[in-house]
Amino acid sequence: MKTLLVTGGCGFIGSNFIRWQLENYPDVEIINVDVLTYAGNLENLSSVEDDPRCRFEKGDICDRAFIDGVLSSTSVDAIVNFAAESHVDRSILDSGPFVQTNIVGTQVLLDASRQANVERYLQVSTDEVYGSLGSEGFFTEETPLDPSSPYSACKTSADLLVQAYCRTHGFPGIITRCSNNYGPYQFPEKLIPLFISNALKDEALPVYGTGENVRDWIHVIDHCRGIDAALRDGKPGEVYNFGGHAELTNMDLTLRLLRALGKPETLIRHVEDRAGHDFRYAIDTAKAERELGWKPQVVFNTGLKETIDWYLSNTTWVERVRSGAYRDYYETQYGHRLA
Ligand code: NAD
Ligand code: TDX
Repeated sequence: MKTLLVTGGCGFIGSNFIRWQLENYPDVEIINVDVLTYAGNLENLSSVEDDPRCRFEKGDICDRAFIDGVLSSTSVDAIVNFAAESHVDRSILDSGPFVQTNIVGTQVLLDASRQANVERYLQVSTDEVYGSLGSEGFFTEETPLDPSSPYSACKTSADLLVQAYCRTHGFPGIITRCSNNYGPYQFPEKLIPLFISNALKDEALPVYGTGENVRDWIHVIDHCRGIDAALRDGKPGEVYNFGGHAELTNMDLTLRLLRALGKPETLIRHVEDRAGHDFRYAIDTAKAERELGWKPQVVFNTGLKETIDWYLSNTTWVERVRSGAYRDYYETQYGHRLA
């Protein structure tokens, strides 16, 4: 598994994955394909920009001629597809780009991979395809697919395409489904970096509804390790779930963030709930532990502290990302402009 085509490598998880690969595999070669949407940022890879093992190709995964061109220029051992529209709230405002990138883009990659005889294809998916849990139980790989948001419906559709290609064409596809990631370089539309960056500016923290919704938080590097394990040791046609065993209500998490930053609870604003808001996600990771020898290693309190420290030390990155079109999105989503 020497040459990897990574899509969406300028986003949050993709950039962490590329750095981790370069740190852990001296012989790896990576082609990073990214169209640089609002969420894609070359700065996320500035620490490895001079590394000759990694090459960037700007382009769209929906563009078959472009993907064919990349695959014919280099012999690729595996494709890891991170590229996606990834934010639930944006999918509620406009599902068009989600259908395009998350579904059509996946179909293009599958067809191009078949034509180029790529030996492994890994689809980076999400626990949101399983819908919502009540206060008990866990998602396993056998849990029926039951997506709630346009984002998760599109991710589910992509998973079903991968599954269909495996069954119909004997395609060497593997699907991984992970819970909520946190860590450095996450775009500040997602809960943790949004609340850290708002709190640092004494801006309100908009908690949807009561804040009793539960998420299972996993450090992005644990997710990257899981993807790597599935890529190397997973079985084609199989699904592997990853989670962090760190379930928290949104209110609990918000209070921890405020305490860690030394900011007052008066910054919390309960705002209108997200439409179709899944109540709880929690993952049974037994299959990945048993078959891949993987388990999450980062202790949540340690990972959260390191993440907060990263945002405190990278205020220029945050400021740049929170400028321009981000401010328009913020106003549409939250009903007021950032100060
Ligand atoms: P992100 O939004 O930070 O990054 C997405 C990247 O994909 C960006 O660099 C963007 O420019 C690129 N991209 C978007 N459309 C593209 C296109 N048409 N062609 C080429 N590149 C395109 O997302 P993320 O949080 O890093 O998530 C990465 C993947 O992991 C997604 O598939 C997401 O569904 C999945 N996932 C995310 C989480 C999470 O907690 N963030 C959890 C489970 C699974
Ligand atoms: O302003 C907010 N207020 C709030 O209360 C935002 C942005 C979120 N929330 C809540 C909604 C969720 O219950 O916080 C929780 C986490 O929200 P997000 O960070 O938007 O993540 P989520 O919707 O759970 O989805 C994430 O995990 C699964 C990623 O964005 C997906 O890409 C991934 O598939």
